[in-house]
Amino acid sequence: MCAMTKQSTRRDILKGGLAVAGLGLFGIPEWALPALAQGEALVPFTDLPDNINWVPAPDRRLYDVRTIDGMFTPRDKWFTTQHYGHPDVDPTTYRLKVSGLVERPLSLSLDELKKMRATDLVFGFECSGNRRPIQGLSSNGRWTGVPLREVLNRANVKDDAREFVFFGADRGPEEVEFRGNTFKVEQQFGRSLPRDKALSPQPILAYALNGEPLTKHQGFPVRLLVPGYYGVCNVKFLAEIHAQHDGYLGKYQARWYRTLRGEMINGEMKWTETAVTHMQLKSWIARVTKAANRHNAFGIVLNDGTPIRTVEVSIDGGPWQPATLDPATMKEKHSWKFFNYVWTGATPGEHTLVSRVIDVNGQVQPTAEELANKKTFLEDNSQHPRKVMIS
Ligand SMILES: Nc1nc2c(c(=O)[nH]1)N[C@H]1C(S)=C(S)[C@@H](COP(=O)(O)O)O[C@H]1N2
Ligand SMILES: [Mo]
Repeated sequence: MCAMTKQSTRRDILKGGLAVAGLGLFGIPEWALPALAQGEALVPFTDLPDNINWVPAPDRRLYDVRTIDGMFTPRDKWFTTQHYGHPDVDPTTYRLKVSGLVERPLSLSLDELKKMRATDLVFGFECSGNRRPIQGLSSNGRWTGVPLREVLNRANVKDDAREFVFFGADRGPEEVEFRGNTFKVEQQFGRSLPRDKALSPQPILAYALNGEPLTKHQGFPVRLLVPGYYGVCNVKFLAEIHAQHDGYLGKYQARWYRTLRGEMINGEMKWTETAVTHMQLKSWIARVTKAANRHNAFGIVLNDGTPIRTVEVSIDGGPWQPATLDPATMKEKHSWKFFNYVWTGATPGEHTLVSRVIDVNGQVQPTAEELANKKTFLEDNSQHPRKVMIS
């Protein structure tokens, strides 16, 4: 009874379009929201637009990270996006094909896949386009599936197979440019992995999220997951794996998802273009709350799985202060990690809070200024200063 009262107090506080279903006393990490039971209020970000459309299209959904109430994102809240909408896949006739440079081409039904050795993977990722001010294109889940290499070993890949292309069942019209000519063609969504990565123990072919079958949003019936990699690498509605000798040059591999960066080397600017693959070291403050006379800044860390040394928070340009990392999320290499910073003595008025993460190799999350020579908006892992109004 008492818990119910507190829960509705919270519900009243977290109004204004926030989805609060599921918020309660249970499942909320103690360390993150220590004063929840005493009535905790969300402190509004003044840098966040108040007219955000969280579901901008039937097949697109942003995750309001201010509402996080546990380590795993419920599957009906998982962020989602893709390029060609949702293909219709009939699970009874579904086949995953393995073709190309293999001794034994395969055509596996969903049942056959599920009969293979299953493995669990805790993996959170963001879309490489996730960025300020919303940061709504990331989520975290417990996935179940088959190790990719066990499927590839069944097909017995040939020695000259150097590249593995993962095709979704989705397709759409694309313009392919060549020396001033533009050709309109229909293309299938595809991403590739080099041989070493495809045959490594990490990638899985997942058919369940948080213990339930994938929804069409997350790639029903089967998707590739490459732990530590950006969203685009995790091919949904997986239809075919094609082993080949040549590099794959499809649009979403070789052209659209790439980053152009300038770097000064010996006083000379060197420009490099790289494909979007492993996640860059990143943190951001997801919400600020007030409980009694102190404030809490709660946030998220994502990277490629390199262990994290520390997360620090700076207020109004002051010294970096260590935040606390949530042990449950720290235990899982490819989970997103939670941090919390207790801010005492906040004065009325507007304040700027920013976090930065440092990994065990001493790599520090860059500032926006340090990324000034990154010319595409993808892979924006810059520190995100957030403004709050304290009343
Ligand atoms: N088949 C297919 N898989 C795809 C895409 C796509 O367009 N088609 N989009 C990718 C991109 S850009 C992202 S960010 C993730 C999003 O995964 P989610 O919807 O499960 O969050 O799916 C990836 N996998
Ligand atoms: Mo993406």
